[in-house]
Amino acid sequence: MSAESTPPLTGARRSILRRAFQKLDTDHDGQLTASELRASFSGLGDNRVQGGELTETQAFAELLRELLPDGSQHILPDEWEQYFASKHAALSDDAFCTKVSRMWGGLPFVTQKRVDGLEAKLLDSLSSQGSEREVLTRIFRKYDANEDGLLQLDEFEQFCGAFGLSRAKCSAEEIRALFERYDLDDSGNLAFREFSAAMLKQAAGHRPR
Ligand SMILES: [Ca+2]
Ligand SMILES: [Ca+2]
Repeated sequence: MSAESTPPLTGARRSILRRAFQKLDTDHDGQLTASELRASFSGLGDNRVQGGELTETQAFAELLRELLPDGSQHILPDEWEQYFASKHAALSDDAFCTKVSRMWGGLPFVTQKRVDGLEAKLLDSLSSQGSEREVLTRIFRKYDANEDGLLQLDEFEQFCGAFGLSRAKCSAEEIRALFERYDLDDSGNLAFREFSAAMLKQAAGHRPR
């Protein structure tokens, strides 16, 4: 698995892989050992196990050979993300998250269909303001409460609340999933270019998938 052939991870993929890693890293030393992997591994994510072609033990042994090649004792977060990114690159985000979730004993995630729905609501509500660049600039400044030129998650939540996505209508996890979709550079906050690119989707006439 060379770095060049690894496609970039979407926010949804990154998010579930990080949560899986944290869950599995039971001694919190920032790396996963074979025994930590085995403790949460389930054959539910593998069609061959479900079809009776492989036992769960065989599927785990195969995975271990790929995750810990050449006798290495542990896997680091970057290697973990790269492995799954390239191994399951062909899957849709939802299929990818379903697989990772099942493989590691069940992890909740927000489906892209749900995020699409939230995004549509947000863009509809925003369009009542006109979605020209100047309007977006004004809105961005308004919700950038700490005036660092970026929207942090809590600021983004406030913004969403004002534009159709109040906490009565959606959960914190759902808002976070939307935020992760927009945080393209994985910086943990939204720069104006990320925010405006997302909010101008509707103006450009194309709806999200
Ligand atoms: Ca800010
Ligand atoms: Ca960002």
